Amino acid sequence: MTVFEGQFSGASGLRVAVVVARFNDLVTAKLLSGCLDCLSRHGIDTSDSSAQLDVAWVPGSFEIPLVAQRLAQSGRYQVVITLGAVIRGDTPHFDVVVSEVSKGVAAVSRDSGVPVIFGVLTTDTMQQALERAGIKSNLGWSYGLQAIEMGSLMAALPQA
Ligand code: INI
Repeated sequence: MTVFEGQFSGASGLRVAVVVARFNDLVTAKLLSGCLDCLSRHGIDTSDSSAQLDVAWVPGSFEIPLVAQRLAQSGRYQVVITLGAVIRGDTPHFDVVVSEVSKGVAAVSRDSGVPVIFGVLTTDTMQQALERAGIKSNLGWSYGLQAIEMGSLMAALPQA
């Protein structure tokens, strides 16, 4: 029996792309900062001149799947991280955006074979979003960790 597990050490060679939404950037910029802190502390070069990390900004979470797809299909990255914040308003727009981004990210991951981390917060209020983006904890850090785990796990699994 083989047990496959992702490791958190040895991430220094991982090539990572992050897609981050500008909408609610009070929240998403904090998610990005937490995410990059995690990647950096696991040996990934997050400097401006890094050859192993790229960041793509999109207008809103709705646009995340298209850009994640292009990056995943490029063959350049072992893992793609998506970051967004969809906050419920008084209109059904929330449900449309959440539905499209969640289904879209899952489809990109399955279709490309590249793990795409779903780091899109879906909350009722800005307060709830901020609590998850650094006021209490920073889920961006967790998304970074999950990316490292999935990059390592996919490399350990048999080829298709
Ligand atoms: N985009 C978000 O990332 N979060 C939101 O809360 C949000 N709301 O509520 O409208 C949102 N809308 C913009 C959307 O993602 C697209 O950018 C826009 O519709 C253009 O396609």
